[in-house]
Order: sequence, then C-alpha cells, then structure tokens
Amino acid sequence: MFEKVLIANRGEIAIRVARALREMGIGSVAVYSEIDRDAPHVREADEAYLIGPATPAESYLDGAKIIEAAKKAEAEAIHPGYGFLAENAPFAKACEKASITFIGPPPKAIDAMGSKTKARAIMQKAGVPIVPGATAPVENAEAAKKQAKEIGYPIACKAAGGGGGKGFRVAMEPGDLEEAFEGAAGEGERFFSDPTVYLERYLEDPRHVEVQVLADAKGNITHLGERDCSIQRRHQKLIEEAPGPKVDPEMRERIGKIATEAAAAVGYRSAGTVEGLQVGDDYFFLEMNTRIQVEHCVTEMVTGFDIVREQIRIAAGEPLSFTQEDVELRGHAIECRINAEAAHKNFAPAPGTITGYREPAGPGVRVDSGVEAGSEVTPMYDPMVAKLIVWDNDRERATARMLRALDEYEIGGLTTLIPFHKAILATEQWRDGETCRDLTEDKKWLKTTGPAAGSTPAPAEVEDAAAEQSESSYQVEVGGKLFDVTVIGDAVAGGAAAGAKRPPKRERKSGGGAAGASEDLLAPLQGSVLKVAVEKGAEVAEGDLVCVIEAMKMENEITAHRAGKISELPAAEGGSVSLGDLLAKIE
Ligand code: MV4
Repeated sequence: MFEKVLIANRGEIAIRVARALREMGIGSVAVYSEIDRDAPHVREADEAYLIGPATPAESYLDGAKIIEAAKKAEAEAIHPGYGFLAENAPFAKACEKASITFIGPPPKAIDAMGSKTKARAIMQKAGVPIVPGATAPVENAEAAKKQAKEIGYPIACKAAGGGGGKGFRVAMEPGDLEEAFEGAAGEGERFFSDPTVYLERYLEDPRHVEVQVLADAKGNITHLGERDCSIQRRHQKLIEEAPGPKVDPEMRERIGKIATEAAAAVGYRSAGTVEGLQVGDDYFFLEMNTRIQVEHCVTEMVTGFDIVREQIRIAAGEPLSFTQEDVELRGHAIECRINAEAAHKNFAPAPGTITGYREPAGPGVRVDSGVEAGSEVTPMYDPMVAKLIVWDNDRERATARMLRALDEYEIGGLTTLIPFHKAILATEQWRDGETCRDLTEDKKWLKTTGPAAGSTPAPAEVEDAAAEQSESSYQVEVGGKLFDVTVIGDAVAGGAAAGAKRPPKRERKSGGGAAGASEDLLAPLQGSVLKVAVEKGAEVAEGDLVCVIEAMKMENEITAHRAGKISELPAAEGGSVSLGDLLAKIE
C-alpha cells in the first residue's frame, strides 16, 4: 500500500479523500492556491504545498506544478478527485512517466470515453444498448438533416467532446435542426475546442440513472447498484438518490450487467460510473464518467462500501475487498447539493463570505463539506460548498430526515440552495418520484424558493440602497416562554435578549445580484459574455434574460433585477467582465 498520497483538488472532495487516507494509515498531501491558504482542506492533510495563484489554469489545473509538488513531498500516488485534472488523459500519462500512480483509470479508458461517438461505437459493438442514433459525427447541417430523417424526430444534437449536457441542443422538427446543429457545434468549440457533433433520438422526460462500477487490476468488475440523478437544472445535478425510485430488482440486475459489460469493453480499472437514460423499462447507455463522482456518497450509504477506499486499494494493485454477491442495497439515501446559488433568481451564482456556520447532525446524517465560518466562496471555483446526505429505511423517511437536516443547517451570510431543496422535497412530484422538470424549469415556482423571511438575508438584500440597515433574528423570553423575533433595522442598544446571536455587518460589495432599488445590473461573477439577449432601449420585465456569462465552463443566465427600460448596455457579446462590472442600466 502507498505511504503517502497527494490530493490534487480542493473543497469537500479533497477532505473526503484525506479522510479515506487517514483511515487507511496513509499520509496525505494537500495542494492549494493562493486564495486557499486558510481553506479547511489544507488543514485536513498532513502536509501542504502552494501551487500558484487562484486562477485554476495556474494552480489546480497545472499538471506540471502538481507533479512537482508530489515529487517534493515524495508522494507515490495522486488522487485527482473530480473536475480539474480528473479526466485528463495527458495528465494521467504524465503521472505514469514521473513514476507516480494516478488514482484513476488507465489513460486509454479515459480517452475512449472522452469522445462520445467513440464511446457509443465501442458500446454498440459490445452489445450495450445505446440511445438510438449515430455512432459517428455528422459533417454539416445539411448532412444532419438527412440523418435526422432516418433517426426520427425529435432529435438531440450533441457535441462529441461534450458530456454532462454541454453542447446539447434539441430539434423538435426539421425546421429547428440547423439552429440546433450550429448551437451544439458552437458550444463544443467553445468548451472543448471541438465542434464535432453527432445525432441521437431525443427522448422525452427520461430519468437519469447511473450505475457505480469498480474494477480492479485482477480482472474483477462489480457494480454497486444505481443512483437516480433526474433532478437537474441546465445539466447540473441538484438532488441524487439511491436506489432509483423507479428501478425494480429485475431492472437493477439488467443495468448492473450493462454497466459491468461497458467497463469491461474499455479495459476499465478503478471507480467509474455508467450513465444512462431510463424510459419506463428501457435503459440506454449515455456516457461513462471515469472519475469518482460528486454523488458517490448515496451509493456508499446504501451499500456500506467506501468507494474512495476501494479506488485507492485498486490503484495500489490490491483486489476489491468484496464480491458482487456481497453487494446488497439497504434503505434509501438522498443527497442535496448545497450550492452558493440563488434558485429564486434563476440559479444566479451567489458568492460571498460565510458569517456563521453550523452543520446538521444526528441519526442518518452525513455532511461532506469544504467550508466553515469565515470561508469565502469565490466565483473562481465550483459553487458547491457542501453535500448533505441522509439515510433512512425507506424513501419517505429519508425525505423527512432530509427536511429535518436542511432545517438544522445554518449558513449565515450566503445565499444557498437550502430553501430550494426544502421546497422541492415538500412537493407531490418529489413524493411520487417524478423528475420534477415542471418545477426546475418553472421561473414562477423558482421565485417562491428564496430565503424565508427572518433567515439570514442574502447580500443582495442587505445592499439595498437605503440599507446599512440589517435584519436580525433574536430570541426573546416573555413570561418564561421563548419567542423568535426578527428585527428589521438597527436593534435598540442593549435591547437584545442575553446570549442572542447577531450576524456581523457585512462589507458592502458589488456583485451577488444587483440591488432592487438601483438601476444597475452588475456582473455577479467574472467571465466572458456569451450572449446578450436584449437591445438598448428595450423594455424588460423582472426576471427576463439580459445576458449569459460563461465562467468555470458554466453558463450563467443573468436576468433583469427589475422591470424597466434598458438605458445603457455595456455588456457586449464576446467581451469579458469582472465581478461587479456594469452589465446594463434598467431605468
Ligand atoms: C438526453 C436527453 C434526451 N434525449 N439525450 C445528457 C446529459 C445529462 N446531464 C442530461 N442529458 C440528457 N440527454 C437524449 N438523446 C435528456 C437529457 C436530460 C435529462 C435526462 C435525465 C434527467 C434530467 C435531464 C435534464 C436535462 C436533459
């Protein structure tokens, strides 16, 4: 077994890996960028190395610097986590060349699954059912029209270098095809420097069901059952659960076999996920993720196996610690992604500083987080700051437990998805195990998922024009009974109940969505302007799309913070903006 492993990541996943290493008696090495000096993941490891400035390209994405740190620390292996370098075949190769073990699959398997057309061709040959459609790219819009006729409408145009829904456009009928084709090609070019597009039949309201596989170097391939990740928005998963609410034992066995066959077809080794679409009793291969995934925890909760530990054992040449017969799914697990985002403002990024922090606990609750009080969530990195995972005997009880845990979770000073999760888990749609697309796409419904009155206000609300005024919650004892009181404006000096907490005043900052009273719509994050959806002089309603800013490979829709007329429009397509830049004035 390894004596020391370097963790090439930050945030919750770096801590998750450090915990596995500690339990295994392996030394851990963290790396960090300049703004992460005080981050929790740095303290969680036995030693830590600075690898560069905050910009990912100059630190967490810089393979050479990470290998250099591993050499300095004399680490024998590197765990990449997810994102950053996790599915970068050249990095995996560079590790090999430096005689460092990459804790992940062979570079060849990463490559094979990196091209979606290649992956589809391999799977078809191996007898794995794929979504109906082509296994080779289509040259241009004209050729696409011909091919689409054969496949049948509706048609999904997908970027071959894509995955996770990037470069994904739908044509409901022939008249939409050219635009969908060009859209997918353009996004492929921007995100993966590859405009190659292929066509699939578009399936209506499928479920996203994926199977966890583990393959060791001795030829053992097992699966740990499925996860359902159907609750997504713009291809970002928001809630995941295991087992799948619409998967029965027969189907579980069938898709488990599909997944292990898919892994065998590419000579897979390590932990991986076979993603597919479930439509009724049908299941189609979509793509394979060659990394540990964010949502691996729900599988750990229902199987009892530690997937990261197995991954490390496999990389060290050891066999899987269990066989397929040992795998049993018990109870039900749900995971909510706690992102610094404003669901009620179209999931706008909501970076900021965490002023107060308390995690839920108690029976069946697991929190994998990477933040604490005082942490700053920057627009530079992933907005996911924590994952809340619960387990209980069945789905209904797990839901009640999740609602309880969400209630306990206190994250001061930051707008998060906590209210969104509470709202969605309380719906009939969730109870019936639906995909909830009617809710996640419904702007009106989303508006109702803002932070509740009396909770810590979001920065945008505090920044309101008049407002050095703050809103604070107190408990007041009257006649031996405690009452919750919300005070708007400055509390009377000395008037608060003894021991009452008061959130500290935050610095005034631009960003985080513009203030309602101001005309200025400011950039809530740094990035490049992909699209400007309005013209100067146009009238907009509150919530209308103004522009799209791309940052961290995410497209962020910036919507009008108020109704009015666009009197100034400095935002320009193709331009770049910094945090707090003026995008538009709405008079
Ligand atoms: C699809 C699809 C319908 N037809 N492909 C791909 C990546 C994943 N993030 C969502 N993807 C989809 N691929 C075809 N041919 C619909 C989706 C999809 C989806 C699937 C399951 C659950 C939620 C979804 C939300 C948006 C898109």
